[in-house]
Amino acid sequence: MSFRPALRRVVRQAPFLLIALVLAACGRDYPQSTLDPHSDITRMVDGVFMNTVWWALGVFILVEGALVWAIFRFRGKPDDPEPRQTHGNTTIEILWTAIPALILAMISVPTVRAIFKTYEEPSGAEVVRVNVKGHQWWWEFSYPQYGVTSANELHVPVGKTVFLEMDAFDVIHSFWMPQLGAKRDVFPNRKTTLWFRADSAGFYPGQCAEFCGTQHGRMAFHVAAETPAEFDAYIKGLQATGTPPAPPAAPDTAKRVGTAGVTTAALAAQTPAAAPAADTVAGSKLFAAKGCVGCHSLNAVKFSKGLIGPNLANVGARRYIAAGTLLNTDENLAHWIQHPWSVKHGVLMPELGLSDADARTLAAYLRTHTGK
Ligand code: HEC
Ligand SMILES: [Cu+2]
Repeated sequence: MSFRPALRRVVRQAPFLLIALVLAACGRDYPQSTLDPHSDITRMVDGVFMNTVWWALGVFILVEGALVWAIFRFRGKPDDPEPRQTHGNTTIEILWTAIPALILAMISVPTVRAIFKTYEEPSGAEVVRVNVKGHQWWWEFSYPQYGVTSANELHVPVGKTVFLEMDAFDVIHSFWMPQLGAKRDVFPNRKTTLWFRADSAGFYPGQCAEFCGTQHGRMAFHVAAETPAEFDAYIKGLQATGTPPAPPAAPDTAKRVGTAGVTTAALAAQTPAAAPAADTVAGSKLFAAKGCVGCHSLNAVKFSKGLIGPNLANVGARRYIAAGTLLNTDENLAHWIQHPWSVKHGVLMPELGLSDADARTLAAYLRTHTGK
């Protein structure tokens, strides 16, 4: 094939390629987009962005229009005489200084106002407070009002203002939820804040936006915005992980009590507690024996502040593990427990040399920890 027909073919197909490209931009599946706001704060930021876009569009049309007009209006021919020469024009110079200054004011005033608004501290009994802590390479979320903690999945009630007080455990990270909140750096030993009010339920992605080490790219999280009832149930479930399971109800002993002179208390003492399933016992033993317990807590209430790893009290119910890296399937959970470095090289969870069977037992054990 010679060059020319090939070129002609490309030129003929170009419009279709262009249309395909433009249509691809219309897809709705871009969850990390700031252009798809779902909270009051992101709508405000979106407003600032659109304000800038409209002013810029106006400038573009006027400037390019004047340019095109001038090109045609003052088009010259080779034998034209030299055009009239001018030097300076005070009116025009004042105009082209004043108009851009005015446009900049129209852009900067709303922008600065929005920036200050993101730093406000919301008040009121309705405000849900969350302490966010960035760790290499996962996120810790605790609720000081409810005394519970969790990791990598931030649950919030729709329609209520959430106030985040944030810092970092080790190095600088940046907390970014494109659809729900602005982006804010988090530092060790320094508090930064952010607030937002989700206006629609959903499961929104977020991620660390400040390079913080080799696995920075796998330091994601999700925000589950849910109804206030669902949120209450979530908190109650986490709180319940601090209470040991209730003993089984005592059988109806009324008939026997008295006739044989046996007290209710004595009978209750004889009633065997429901035996936990064998693999749960094996899982709990492994969790202690393999040292998991040194870095992870299974209790969302009495969590120790110094722990290295995420709280696992409701890990069985999380949609993702390893900070948004793996879908929380049984297979992935067992794989992570056995070979965390094959998923996130250099991760601060050690390869403990577990057998396949031990990894599966531990995964099954953790699956029962749902915080429900
Ligand atoms: C030296 C501390 C340490 C030990 C020991 C440890 N882990 Fe971890 N674990 C971590 C860290 C740190 C993370 C977070 C890794 C990341 O996502 O970057 C983690 C993450 C996890 C996660 C994912 C949690 C989530 O929601 O993302 C699970 C599950 C887990 N560990 C289970 C275990 C089990 C089971 C054991 C014992 C066999 C164990 N870990 C031993 C430190 C440890
Ligand atoms: Cu980070």
